[in-house]
Formats: sequence, structure tokens, C-alpha cells
Amino acid sequence: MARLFEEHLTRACACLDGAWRMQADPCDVGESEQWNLGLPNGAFTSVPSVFNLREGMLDYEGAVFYEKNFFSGGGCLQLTFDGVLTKAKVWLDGDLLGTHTGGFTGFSFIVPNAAKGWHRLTVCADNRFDAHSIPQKKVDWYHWGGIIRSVRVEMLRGIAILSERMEYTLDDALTSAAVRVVMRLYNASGAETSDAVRVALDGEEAASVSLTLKPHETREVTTQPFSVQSPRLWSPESPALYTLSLSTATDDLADRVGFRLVEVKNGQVLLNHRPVEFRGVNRHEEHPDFGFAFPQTLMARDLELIRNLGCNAVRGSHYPNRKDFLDLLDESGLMFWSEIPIWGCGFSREALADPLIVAGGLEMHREMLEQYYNHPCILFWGMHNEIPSDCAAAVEMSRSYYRYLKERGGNRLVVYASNQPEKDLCLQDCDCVCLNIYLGWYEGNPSDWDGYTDRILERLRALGVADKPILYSEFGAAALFGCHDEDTVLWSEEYQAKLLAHCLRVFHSHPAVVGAFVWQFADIRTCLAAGINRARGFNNKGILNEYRKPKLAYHAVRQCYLEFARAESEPNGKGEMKP
Ligand code: ADA
Repeated sequence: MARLFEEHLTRACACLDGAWRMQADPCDVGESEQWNLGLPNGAFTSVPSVFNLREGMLDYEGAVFYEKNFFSGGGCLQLTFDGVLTKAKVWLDGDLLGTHTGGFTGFSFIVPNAAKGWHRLTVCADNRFDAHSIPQKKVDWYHWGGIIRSVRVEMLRGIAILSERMEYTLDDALTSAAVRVVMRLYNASGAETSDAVRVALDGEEAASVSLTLKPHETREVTTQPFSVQSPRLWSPESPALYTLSLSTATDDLADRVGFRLVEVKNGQVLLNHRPVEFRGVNRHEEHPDFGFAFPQTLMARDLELIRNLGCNAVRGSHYPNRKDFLDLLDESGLMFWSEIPIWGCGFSREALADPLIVAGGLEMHREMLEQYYNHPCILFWGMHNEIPSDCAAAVEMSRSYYRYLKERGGNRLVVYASNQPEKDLCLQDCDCVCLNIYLGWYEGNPSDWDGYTDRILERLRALGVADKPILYSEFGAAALFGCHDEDTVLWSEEYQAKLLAHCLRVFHSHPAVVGAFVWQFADIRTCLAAGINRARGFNNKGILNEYRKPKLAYHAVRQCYLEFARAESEPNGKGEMKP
């Protein structure tokens, strides 16, 4: 995947996207017949892609083998996969390198002594579910499978920089940041090696650490704290970014970072001390012609549509999005909610009490933090969505995730989306109360929204959490693109437009509500095999159809959002601090 900047100037990297060979393995014979030594009947495919879009494979659930030969000058290689759905098993020259579970975070393998010459890389991607899968089989999206994100091979030499994160604390006046950089280093050479890692911010040397590592040793190292005076702050109005570059004598790694402070005070979310009203949209990174292997050009187009809508925030429902999308948001000043695919309707109370599932979720959070930590656009870590939050197992799981994400997730708000606030037991363990409510669609009428937030506030008061800001993280109605009728007719574009505009105005006028994320940006393919039976086989609640053609609702939401944005910039609008 092409990031929006160069991560390496000195490290030799080769992208392995493009032509691969693939073979489906519906009878699960691939391993016993040793397809890792060469596919018996491989056919051309392009990577990244989803295999379901190959002829006759739309409903396929099972293993698919992929194979690619590449040439290497030899030495210590790192093979990185940005996303393989859902379980991956990887071999190099027939030897097993390892496995990974979870399609929306990346993983790497280090091969310490590769020979010079041609190598055969084999991957088995399996989109089946089991009792411990996250998500479980029941989801409201398609069971896509395959190598959905980029693959690359890199040559590591000497002391190599495997990963880094920039931790910082801003002082109260936001005029000085205390910074330290935490990095994972690896000695790629067969001999004990001493070197120094130099850390620079926008080209200015900020810190340096000397160390000696044994052959093939990995170590986490932290710089001495250093300070950045008068940092340019990241905000939607002025998304200032810095380039953080790390280098050793033989390796380098660059990332983009930003300084900003998000906090909750007096029932509001403050960004750099200013109250924020979230004008958001939920977006799946999905398209009927590409599945979850979303092309970068379409990504840029989605962003244009989102900006044109007047949005200042996106919820990446329901999994970590591609890093290049977050690069785009970092640059554009859009705020982001990043979550893992614990999609509640699929999770029973028993599943939430299963230690393997809870541990699997924690591992996904760990990977999300490791890979996305530096993006200033991420204001929210999402723990889960619509779980049965009225049971003890849910409380325990939420508490442990909340603690973990607060401790290690940097300056972020930790939240989850609840669809049962009247009986939810997890509301202590979150920074904002986030609600998925479909009044006017699954239940009730549009007019039921009037007074709804006040009723919820009564319960929040009784629980002692009424000081938490409220966000409507999902609400909406389905509309079939091109279906026009009286505005009271369900499935019509008119009804959807009217309902969304009504909701947004009701939310906007309530002092306890700090914003909303419309469900959803575009229609997405859903899956009958997942137990979701929807018109056309699509979730039709998009304000654009799946090909990004706007429905009436797109214009209705846009009108509201532009109006709210204008009000925000006026004195005494929502942009003012509440008394
Ligand atoms: C839930 C869920 C979404 C989607 C939505 C709907 O709130 O979080 O993924 O399924 O309902 O359309 O019903």
C-alpha cells in the first residue's frame, strides 16, 4: 500500500503487489498435498484483491492458496502483509513462516538468512469463521476473503528499526510538548552490533540512543524525553503535521505525527481546549467491484465526497481502515474513530465470557495501537459495537479493554457503541456515551426522537455518568437508490432524507449531544450466509449508493452539516464553551 509519504529512503524495499497465482482449496487438501511447494493448478490473480469476485466464487468460504516468486539479493528479509482476510498461513520456499488471524491489521515475518536468488512465497487465506473468530460469522457486511492489502519484502541490515511511536504530553497552555520516542529495534546481522539511532523531527535532530544488540536480538528502546517548544497544533482547521525520522547507520523509518490535546470536560469534547461538535459519517472501506481491497483512487474520491458533505469526522466502522486513508485524514484534518470488529449482534453472552475471544480482542487492540498510534486524526479508540452490554461478561471485557487503551493508547477518548442504553451496564468504562439508535426505522417514528435524549439522560444521571458527552454513533434508514415516493414511505429516498435531517437537527439542538455519525456513507454488500437478509443483498442505509451516486439524503445531511459548521464559527454557537 502506498502511504502518502516515503517511509524509507535507505532501506531496500520491493512491493510484491501485482501478479500472483491463486488456487482455491475447497476440500482442504492444500496442506496435505503440499501446495506450499508449488501450486498444482494456479491461475493468475492480482493482489491486493478479494477472491470472492472471481467467477463463481462470490459465496466461497474456505481456503485459497496464493503464490508469488520474487528475487532477492539475500540476507535478512522482512516480509510484511498489510491485511489478509481472515486467517493467514505463510510459507517461504516451502517452510512455514507463521500464521495470523484478523484481516484488518498487518503482520510481518523476519527471515534472518535468506539465500540470494529466487524465492517462492505461499499464502493460504481462509475466510471461514470458528467459535473464537472476531468478528463472529454474523456480521452486516460481506464475508470477503483474500490478500486485501499490500505485501512487501524489505532488506534489513545492521540495527534495523521495526516500529516506533511518538509519545507526548502537552502542557496546559499547549505551548510545549514533552516527547519521547519508543522504538522496536532488531539486529539483522549475524554479529553483535553497536550503533546509534538518531531521531529527528522535521529534519532537526531531537534525540539519539546508542545500543549494542546480540545477533538477531530484538529490543524495545525509549529515547530520553525531549521538548518541542510552541508546537504547531493539529486541528481540523489547521492539520499541522511533522515528519518523524529515525535512522541508524544501515536503516531508516519515517512517519508523520501531530500534536493535539483531546479531553472531556463539562460534558463536552475539547480539542486543543475548544469544544468540538462532531459532524460525522460511518464508512465501510468497501466497494462492490473491489470488496475490502479498496483502491487508493476511490479512497481519495470518498474523501472528497465526505468533505463536500461538510463532515469533520469519520467512524471507520467496523475495523481498522487502511493506513493511507488515515494519512489522507491526517492531512485533511478529519477526525477519526478507529475500532476493532467486535460486532455485537454476532456475539452471544457466552462468547463474551470466552477467554479466547476476550484475549483475541485484546490482541487486535494491541495491533491497532502498534500500527496506528501516531495518526493525529484518531481521536477515538472504539472497543466494540452493540455487544450484549447488559451482562457481567460485557462489563469485565469493557473494563479490561478500557484500561488497556487508556494506558497505552496515547491521548485518545475510549468509547464503544451501545444499542441498549436503557439497560447497558458498561457505561462507566468509556469517555463518551455513544448510541446506535434507529428510531424511525427499526422501531418507532421520527417524532419519537423528540425527548429521547432526555429520557436517556435520566438513566445516565441515575448511574452517575450524566457528565459524559453523548454522541449518536449510528442512526438512519434504508433507501433504495432511485426509489421515490411520498416522504412517509419507508425505503424511499425522501423518507431517509427527512429522517436524517430531523435526527441531526434534534441532536444539534440538545446541549448534552456533542455530535453524530450518520449510518452510513455508502451502501455495502451484505451476506445472507451471515444471517443478514437485506433487500438486494445490500445494507441500503448509505446516503450514497454503492457506486457513490448521491441519494437525496446526501444533500439533506450536507445542508445540515454546512449550517452547523457555520453556526460553530459564530459567537454563541455550539463553538462556545458551555457555562
Ligand atoms: C448496527 C450496526 C451496523 C449496521 C446497522 C444497521 O447498528 O452497528 O453495522 O448493521 O446496525 O444497518 O442495522
